[in-house]
Amino acid sequence: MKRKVKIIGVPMDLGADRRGVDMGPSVVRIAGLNRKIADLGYEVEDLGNVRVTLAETASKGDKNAKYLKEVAEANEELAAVTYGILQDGAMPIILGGDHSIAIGSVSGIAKYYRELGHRIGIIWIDAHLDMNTPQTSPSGNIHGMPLAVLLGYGPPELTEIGGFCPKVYPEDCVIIGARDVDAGERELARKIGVKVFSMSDLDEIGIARAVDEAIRIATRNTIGFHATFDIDFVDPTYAPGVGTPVPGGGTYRESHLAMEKIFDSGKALSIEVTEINAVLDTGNKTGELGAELILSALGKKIM
Ligand SMILES: [Mn+2]
Repeated sequence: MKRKVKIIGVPMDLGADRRGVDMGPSVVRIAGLNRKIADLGYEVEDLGNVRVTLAETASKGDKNAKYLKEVAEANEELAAVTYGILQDGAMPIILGGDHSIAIGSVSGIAKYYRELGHRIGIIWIDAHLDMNTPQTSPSGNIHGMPLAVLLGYGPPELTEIGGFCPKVYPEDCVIIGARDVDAGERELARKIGVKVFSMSDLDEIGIARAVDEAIRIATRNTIGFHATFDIDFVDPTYAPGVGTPVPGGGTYRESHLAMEKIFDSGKALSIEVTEINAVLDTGNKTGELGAELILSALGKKIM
């Protein structure tokens, strides 16, 4: 029987408070994602996009958690979609959108496995920790908060999506690639014990060992893990289309090797790529990279 994947796009930019990442799902599709996944031997269904309020028609609300209402609404809907995809026996592929969408993706996935008596882990590949709360965030942008929310820290409108909290436990979550960290989120990560492989760690031990260790941590108590890839992990040289570029990131091959190892683990429950900014991109270089990274996570090999 063919393995099934279902794609859901989330044209969200409210969590970043900057236009451009709302076009992320389109540019990854334009890069030929659906056809290329089918070429790997999967049955592919594209469910289209979750409805997201346009920035121009929304009000920012609380400056410490901008567009909270709209971000919560879209993530409620996304949670129902990822839950439904798993019920249909398919693997969810989620196309961002800013990284606040991980709140909805993971809420639905964690709910599905929780009802079967399982925990899930997360491998969070990112230049940032995304572990701020409205109290610690320098910007008030929710895309800097999703991992904290999933761990149970943040506004109840977000932490309670799906009707339970937390979605994941710190000992099952690993961040890879951090290099731009705010004081408050550093403190939270240390306090609750989320494992972080910073870029310095990657320089020391290499991406291969870091990803192997991340997979071990994210699977030791769980049925498997959600892999979420913020394109800002990649050095801006290879991924210019990113809202928050930070120098000193992963190379093109390091990024692919991470995704190849995630596939080889056989433990990825779902794959997500976020924060591709079409407005800032050069051609569709970053959109194509996003599509290619998903293919590596689904088993595309050089040989
Ligand atoms: Mn992120």
